[in-house]
Amino acid sequence: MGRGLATVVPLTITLSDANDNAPVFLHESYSATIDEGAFKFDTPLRVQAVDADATSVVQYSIIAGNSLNIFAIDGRSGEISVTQRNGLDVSALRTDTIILTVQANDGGNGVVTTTVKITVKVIKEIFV
Ligand SMILES: [Ca+2]
Repeated sequence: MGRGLATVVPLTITLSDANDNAPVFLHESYSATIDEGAFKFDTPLRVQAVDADATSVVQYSIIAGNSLNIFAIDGRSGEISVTQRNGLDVSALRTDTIILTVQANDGGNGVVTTTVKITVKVIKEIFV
């Protein structure tokens, strides 16, 4: 007796599509050296960010510092490559140190992005 009324409260828990974590790069910054004229980095230069959300798929892009589009990044792997078909030529730049800003984009609802800087020092050929 006495328990004639009950209240049912609908409870909805959504786990699958929450996007509440930004991608986090494994390193605070990256640096590499490359010889002028090289076609690629001797040690592959690859940035990587992890995202705690199951639904997030991280995509990489270079968003700053890529004067003359000398470098490219693989959107999925984060590997940086040289785009110049005749080898790296920075003679048109006023510097031998190139600082790229790479963005990781998690592609989720309310897309969350993180950026990291990559410092590339170009070792100039020495003519003797
Ligand atoms: Ca995320």
